[in-house]
Amino acid sequence: MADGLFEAMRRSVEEGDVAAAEATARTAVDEGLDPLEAIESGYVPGLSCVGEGFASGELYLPDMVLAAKAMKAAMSVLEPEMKRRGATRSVVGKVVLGTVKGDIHEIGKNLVGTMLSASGFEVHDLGVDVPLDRFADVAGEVGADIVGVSALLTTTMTNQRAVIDTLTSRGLRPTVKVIVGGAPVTQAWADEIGADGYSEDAVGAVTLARRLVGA
Ligand code: B1M
Repeated sequence: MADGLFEAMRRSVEEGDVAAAEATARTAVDEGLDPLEAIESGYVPGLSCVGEGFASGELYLPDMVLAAKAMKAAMSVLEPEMKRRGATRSVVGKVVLGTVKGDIHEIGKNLVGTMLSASGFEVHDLGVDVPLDRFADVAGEVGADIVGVSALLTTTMTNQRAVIDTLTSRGLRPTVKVIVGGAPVTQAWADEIGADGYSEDAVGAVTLARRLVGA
C-alpha cells in the first residue's frame, strides 16, 4: 500500500503536479504514515530524478521550478503534522537557521528546521539568500546555542565559511556552535571551515544539534 503511495508521490513531483502532491500528502496524514518517511521515500526521489535530468540537460529550469512547487505543496501538509507529533517536548536549545547569501534553495533547510522544532528546539528561520551578517545579528539577539547554515550550490558553500568568520569577529564563537549542511557539503568541508558539525540529512542534524547542546 505504502509503496503505491510513494510511487504516486514521486510521480507528482516529477510531473510538477501540485494537486497530486498535496492529495498524496493528505492521504499519508490520514493513514497515519510517518511524514518524514513520506518525504524521504516518496517526494525526495522525485526531486532527485528531476535534479539529475537537469544536470544531464534532459530537463530545464522550469521543470525544476515546477517540481519544487509540488514538493512545497506536499511539505505544507506534512510539516504541520511533523510539528504536531513533536509538540509536547520542552525547549532544549535555540537555533538560528538559514540558507546562505546567493542561494535560494529552501526545501532541505525547511525540513531541517521542522525536524529541529519537532525535536524541541526553538528555531529562528531566517529564510534564504540570508546576508552574512544577519546570522550573527540574530544569534546575538536571541542568545542562540547553534547557528545552522545551509548551502546547495558549490558556488555558495564558501559563504558558510564567511558566516563562521563573522561569528568569530563578533566574539560569538565561544558560545555559539555552527552546523553546516546541504547537498555539496561534506565533513571534510565542515572541518576545513571550522564548523562544529556536519550532517547529510535532517535526522542527523537533530542528533548533532542535541549532542552539541548536551541534550
Ligand atoms: Co537547484 N540546483 N538551482 N533549484 N536544485 C541543484 C542543487 C543542483 C544539484 C541540480 C543539478 O544540477 N543536478 C544544482 C547545483 C549544482 C552545484 O552547484 N553543485 C542546481 C543549480 C545549478 C541551480 C541553479 C543555478 C539553476 C540555474 O538557474 N541555472 C539555480 C540557483 C538559484 C540560486 O539559489 N541562486 C537553481 C534553482 C533551483 C530552483 C529555484 C528551481 C529549485 C529550488 C526551489 C526551492 O528550494 N524553493 C531548485 C531545486 C528544487 C533543485 C534540486 C532539484 C532539489 C533540491 C532539493 O530541494 N532537494 C537540486 C538537485 C538535487 O539536490 N537533487 C538542485 C530536496 C531536499 C530535501 O534535499 O536540499 O539536499 P537537500 O537537503 C537535505 C540535505 O542536504 C540536508 O538535509 C536535507 C534533508 O535531508 N541539509 C542540511 C540541507 N541543509 C542542511 C543544513 C544542515 C544540515 C543538513 O545544518 C544546518
